[in-house]
Amino acid sequence: MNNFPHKQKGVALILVLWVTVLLTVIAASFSLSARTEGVQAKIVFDTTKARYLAEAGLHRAVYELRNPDPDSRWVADGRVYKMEFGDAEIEIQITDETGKIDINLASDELLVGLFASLGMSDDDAMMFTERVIDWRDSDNIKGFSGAEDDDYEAEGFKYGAKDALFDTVPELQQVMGVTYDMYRQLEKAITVYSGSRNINIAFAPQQALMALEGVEREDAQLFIEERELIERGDQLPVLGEGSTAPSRGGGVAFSIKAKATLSNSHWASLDATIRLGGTVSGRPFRIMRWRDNEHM
Ligand SMILES: [Ca+2]
Repeated sequence: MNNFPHKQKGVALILVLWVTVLLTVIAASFSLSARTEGVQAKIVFDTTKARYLAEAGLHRAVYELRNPDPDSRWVADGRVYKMEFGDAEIEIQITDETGKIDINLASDELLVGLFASLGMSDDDAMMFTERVIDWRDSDNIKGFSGAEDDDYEAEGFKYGAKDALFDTVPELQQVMGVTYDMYRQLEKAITVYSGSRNINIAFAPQQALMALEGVEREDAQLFIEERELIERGDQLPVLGEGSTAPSRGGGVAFSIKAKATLSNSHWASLDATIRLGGTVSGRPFRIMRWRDNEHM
């Protein structure tokens, strides 16, 4: 017996079909979101893993820098050391800060050379040098083409010359006329932790070597290639037309870059500046600067 008219039976069928479609859509969306969360969790896990592996690289670098055997101690001249850790490969580069140009203490000559290494005229290189000096000296008396408070104000800056030493390397970008592009090129060559007027060519990066009189880009590149082949304590190769010297000495502050790449090519990197020497908490080094996942 059937009490439903024919038309109503059709409506019920359509309703059932709609509910089925709706349930399928809901089920599919749940499954998609569960899968997305699964993928996200894997990415977070890989990122965390790679990050801690990069940190392991930093600790390995400190260990190798403290190696009491000078023959097997790692050389802090920016050469790449590699280590395997589980299924990951870690690349480590150490640069002794004494190889870099200290923007607080460098001689005028070295600063002029630094800016000239960007390819600008000698007059412009002199101008930027004087602006750096005016930035860090305590007086308000500007150099011939330098810049003190009045000059910053005239150019519409909300601040004047700092009249104190640079606290960090990125602060260089606040000096009048220094562009981000200029900074990016100079960044690897400068420091606030060397404490020297000059650079130690045993550890100097390319752009810092190019700040020296008569050293062109190719000279610096060739010197670095040859330098990577010698062992600590050996005679350094000849730089440009300059003289050579035994590679020795070094400071206590180092920039360390570590990049960990997992077998699925997921990676993380860090770039830190550390100072060797015990801390009150018993660590063998102190972190002065830290940056994650920057360009390497
Ligand atoms: Ca000043």
